[in-house]
Amino acid sequence: ALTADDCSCIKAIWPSISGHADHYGAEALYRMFLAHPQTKTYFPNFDFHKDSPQIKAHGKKVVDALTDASKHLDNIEGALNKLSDLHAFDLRVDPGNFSLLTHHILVTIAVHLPDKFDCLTHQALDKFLAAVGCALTRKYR
Ligand code: ZNH
Repeated sequence: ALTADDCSCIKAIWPSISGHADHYGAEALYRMFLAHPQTKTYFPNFDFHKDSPQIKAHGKKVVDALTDASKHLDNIEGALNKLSDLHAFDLRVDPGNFSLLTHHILVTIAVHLPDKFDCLTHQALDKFLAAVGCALTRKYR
């Protein structure tokens, strides 16, 4: 579970991330598509070039959802409840893909905000993103 220290680290860095939602979100998706091309199959109509309009728009949606979750650190599952239904029942994204995307989100943050990405913030973000992944995959059966 997230400790009080984790929560303050996340709250401290998140405004620097949410202000670049489309840019960071698009980069994280682009890194995932490059490193794990099989994830492209979920997006049949996407243009996969860097910063394509679809990648930017989708990247922003993903980061905005994380921003929302960052405001409900005591109830991440509740904050992501509808998205959890969407991924499990509608989109049927293989649960293994969530840790792939969250890894690339973490790398993107580290690359862009090196001064803010100290060890404790790294640990807190890692736990936060894992909790998001858990929340989004808990409806699978
Ligand atoms: Zn997802 C969608 C988030 C992961 C796939 N997503 C989505 C959305 C959001 C999200 C917000 C939108 C919704 C609406 O519109 O309503 N995701 C998210 C997050 C995460 C995710 C936060 C983590 C972190 N996803 C994911 C993965 C995958 C996916 C991993 C695969 C690979 N999604 C998806 C799809 C979709 C989505 C396919 C749909 C898109 C369209 O249609 O456009």
